[in-house]
Amino acid sequence: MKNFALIGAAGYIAPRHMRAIKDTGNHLAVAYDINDSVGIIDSISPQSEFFTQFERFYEYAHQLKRNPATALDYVAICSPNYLHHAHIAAGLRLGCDVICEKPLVPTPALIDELALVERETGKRVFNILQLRHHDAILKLREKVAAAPADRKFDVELTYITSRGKWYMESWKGDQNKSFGVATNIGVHFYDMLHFVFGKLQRNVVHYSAADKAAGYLEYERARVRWFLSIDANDLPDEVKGKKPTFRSIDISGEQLEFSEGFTELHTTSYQEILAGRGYGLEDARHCIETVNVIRSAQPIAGTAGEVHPFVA
Ligand code: NAD
Ligand code: HP7
Repeated sequence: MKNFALIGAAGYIAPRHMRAIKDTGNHLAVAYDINDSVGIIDSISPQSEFFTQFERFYEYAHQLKRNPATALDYVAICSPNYLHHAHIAAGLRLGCDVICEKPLVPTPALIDELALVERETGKRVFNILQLRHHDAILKLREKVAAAPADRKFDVELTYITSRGKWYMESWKGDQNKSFGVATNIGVHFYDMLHFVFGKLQRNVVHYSAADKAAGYLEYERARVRWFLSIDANDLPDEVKGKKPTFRSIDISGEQLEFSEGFTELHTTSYQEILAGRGYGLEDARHCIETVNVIRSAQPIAGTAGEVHPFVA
């Protein structure tokens, strides 16, 4: 049984980590969040210690090291995106392996920096890239791998996860804290596209706003017109008022809807990490390079074949 700490325990995604720790037969020893609205802990791990100050959390984590039975093995991180780097480094320096939410860090330079800390500490960082464990995506990856190597797929990706007004008021709507919608939410599908279609060869942005973005990505095995939005008005008519999300990949006219099947993927991610098959810094590099370019790109008018129909 491994001992875990959890940073960012009061947030939206933290219960999925708590459940993953419990369901993989491990122990949440200590949780930390600056917000004390963490009663959810009682339903999953009522004996866990909890702190609202980093200093007290860190000191307690050090004390646990005196006894091999209580020493922390992993630190899981669910804090806002701009804090990942500092929290990952802190976890590694505590002598723990780290499991961190996406986007791991905003830039490839910070991946290099964390690689140094991995070398200094001998510990590892793992990133939650849960679309890589989604059944529909794994099937698609097999299909692409089985197709003739010179076939390039034409892909239209529409990713709408509608959010209310709270989103823009929260840290998620703050470019300095979330790094914007393409980084905060798009990072999932840029990683998935790379996982399925290989290396990125071209990256062009056609539209960029606080609540939506669109562009064209060319991979070794695919030409992708993409559209991302958190605006419910963008949901297709057949979904509007029925479901808040619409995640779809259209491949040469064949539609793959992959909105469902997400709730257990954190547990699968943990199972894979604990079995030695986790996704580390170098696995995260490609999607981080992609979002880093998209964040600084000047939108251009695309050609007809490259622009997503929701933009044109
Ligand atoms: P959230 O705002 O609901 O939760 C973030 C938590 O971090 C809050 O409880 C907040 O109080 C806490 N926090 C803020 N500053 C802190 C600090 N200095 N020290 C400790 N805790 C601090 O956000 P969320 O939706 O839970 O997102 C958390 C992370 O998970 C983000 O990195 C986000 O990108 C990621 N996320 C991933 C998925 C996924 O599908 N894999 C889904 C949602 C969120
Ligand atoms: N929801 C909340 O109540 N609070 C939140 O903070 C977020 C959602 P989905 P997920 O918004 O930051 C996606 O769209 O898949 C509600 C991204 N993950 O399925 O869980 C929401 O209003 C994630 O990287 O959300 O998370 C819905 O009612 C990103 O950080 C419901 O939860 C996160 O949005 C389900 O909403 C975000 C993926 O796209 C895989």
